[in-house]
Amino acid sequence: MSPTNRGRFITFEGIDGAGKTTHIEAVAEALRQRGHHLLLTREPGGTPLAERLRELFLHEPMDALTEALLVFAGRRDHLLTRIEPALAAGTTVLCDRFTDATFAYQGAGRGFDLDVLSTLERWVQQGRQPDLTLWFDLPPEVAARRRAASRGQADRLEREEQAFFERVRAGYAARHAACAARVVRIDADHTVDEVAAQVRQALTRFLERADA
Ligand code: Z5A
Repeated sequence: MSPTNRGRFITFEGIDGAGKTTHIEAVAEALRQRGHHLLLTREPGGTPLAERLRELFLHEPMDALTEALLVFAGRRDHLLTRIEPALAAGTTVLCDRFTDATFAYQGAGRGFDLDVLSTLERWVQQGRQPDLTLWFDLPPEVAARRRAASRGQADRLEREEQAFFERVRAGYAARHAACAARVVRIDADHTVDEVAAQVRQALTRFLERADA
């Protein structure tokens, strides 16, 4: 396959501890080998302003609307100052979480109004959507065991009970069902190598279509 100069927008999603961060660097290396210039970034965060909002978001008590407004405020800054300029310059953007997380965590997890989230999504993103989303799907009890083995101090969301993460997982499943062409499910309940093989396959299929 020939290298491409056209920037793609690829996002990584899943409940906490599902393994997305583990696989981002391998995706980045595969894309570099195909000639892509890359921006690796994350949400909440990705700009100085959005990183400050992230700290508030992760550590201050707040209701679901405030959570949604903070993540979309950070997303607006992130899109305007980093993601859109990068894509316009032909850079491929790899983003650890994006708006699917808002629908899963604030929408399904907190039970917040999905219509309001859709309105915010339209206002903030002006039609911009990822070209590909890799959704690392993992039962919450397995994710909790992985987190327990690897973590120090848990943040505000990581301290939620398992039922919350079940709802978040269902929220991701709903996004997958609604946007099947964009959101690819990765069965993350396997070894790192087995998950990596699924990721490679999904990426190859995407690039074959995108570069055709
Ligand atoms: N949030 C939100 O509510 N609304 C929004 O709109 C957005 C976000 C954008 C911060 O996210 C929080 O923000 C997040 C959702 C909320 N909160 N929660 N809960 P974050 O992305 O910064 O943080 P994170 O979700 O906690 O990501 P993470 O810690 O990087 O987890 P991960 O990327 O999914 O997992 P990992 O770090 O790659 O793997 C976890 C551990 O498992 C690690 O030790 C690995 O070595 C291990 N691992 C990975 N794969 C395997 C396999 N296959 N087998 C065994 N062990 C494995």
